[in-house]
Amino acid sequence: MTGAIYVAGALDYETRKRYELRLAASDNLKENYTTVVIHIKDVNDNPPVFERPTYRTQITEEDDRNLPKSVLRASSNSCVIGMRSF
Ligand SMILES: [Ca+2]
Repeated sequence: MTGAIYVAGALDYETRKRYELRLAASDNLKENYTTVVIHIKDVNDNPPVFERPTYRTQITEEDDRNLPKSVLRASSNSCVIGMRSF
């Protein structure tokens, strides 16, 4: 006889890191048990974080020298940084 274990939905490492299942084999007369330990592999599913909550800079008006010029450098972990104005 063969048994199989399936997962019916997505698992979350932050909720539970490990599952321990007890398997039973039985021929109606005797039975035996074994343990299956399943470790959930963590992936980075958290939003990126900036190093600072606010970045401030200043640009002088009417200054068109050395264009395009760097205005600000911001960094964040493992992501692409885009720009949105308010
Ligand atoms: Ca995670």
